[in-house]
Amino acid sequence: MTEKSSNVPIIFSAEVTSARENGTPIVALESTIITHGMPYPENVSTALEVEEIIRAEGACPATIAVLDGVINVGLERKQIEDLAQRDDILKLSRADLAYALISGKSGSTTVAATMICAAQAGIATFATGGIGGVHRGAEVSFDISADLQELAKTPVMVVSAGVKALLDIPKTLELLETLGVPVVGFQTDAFPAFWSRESGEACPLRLDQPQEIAALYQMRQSLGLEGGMIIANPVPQADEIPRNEMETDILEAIAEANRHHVVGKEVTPFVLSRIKDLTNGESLVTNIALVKNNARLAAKIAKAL
Ligand code: PSU
Ligand code: MN
Repeated sequence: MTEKSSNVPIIFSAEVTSARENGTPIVALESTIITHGMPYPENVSTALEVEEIIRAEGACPATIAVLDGVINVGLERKQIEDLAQRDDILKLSRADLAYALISGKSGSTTVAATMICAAQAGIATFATGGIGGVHRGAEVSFDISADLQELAKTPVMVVSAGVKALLDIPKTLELLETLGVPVVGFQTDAFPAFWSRESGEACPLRLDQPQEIAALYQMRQSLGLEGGMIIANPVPQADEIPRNEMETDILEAIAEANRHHVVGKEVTPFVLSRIKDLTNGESLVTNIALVKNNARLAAKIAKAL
């Protein structure tokens, strides 16, 4: 993928700079999962362990965030620790990324904003936990994550454990189809539901090898098709929480969000945090396991590209 030249304030860590010079494959990582997705200190340990997994596969991790108005591609350990403990960090998506840059603010990047920054840096592979999607009740609330539109526009592959089961998964898949986003199950026919290996929905496409995923990405580029892809990678069996076990806690967490009139960007962090408490921390353990599993696959895809 070619890099965009522009007046964008963007800097690369020493590790990412040398990977770019040496042609080492790079995997982008988001930072909203650190600031808004997981509590301290698990957010720090997970972020650092995920980076180590990518290095062990022979690729270079690039955790992305906006620090004082500058896009940072690759963070130092101290920067991750600082982000993870501050409570004044904006959650940035397509709508407000540029705002943070012109006003010198700091923000973590969601899947959508991380894709934009990765494309700026010429990085085609990105690992996260789960992308945003169509929320349950979206027919009333209109709450649909900007991640979906971004996948239709920006040529970055996102490795995700399906979408979070707190969302409306059938509607999310319908919208992705409309937007022309390939949804590829990795070694599975079932579309995963984040904490669970199955959602009850089928995966529209299936590939079993990282090389095939790289080939699909390149064929879409050859066809001139804009946009990215979702690689749906189910959480390992040993770490999964079955769907029926999760559902009661999900319904309770969503009901609490509605009772407290939680709206907009706050919805996903609020519901994730309540689900963690309602499952006595079990959902967090699974969340950490699936992010690591996605990082491992993303590194393999980046190498195959
Ligand atoms: N995956 C996780 N935890 C998270 C997120 C993803 O395991 O916290 C974040 C991602 O940054 C994603 C965002 O882009 O949640 C979606 O937020 P929203 O629903 O507000 O678009
Ligand atoms: Mn939303």
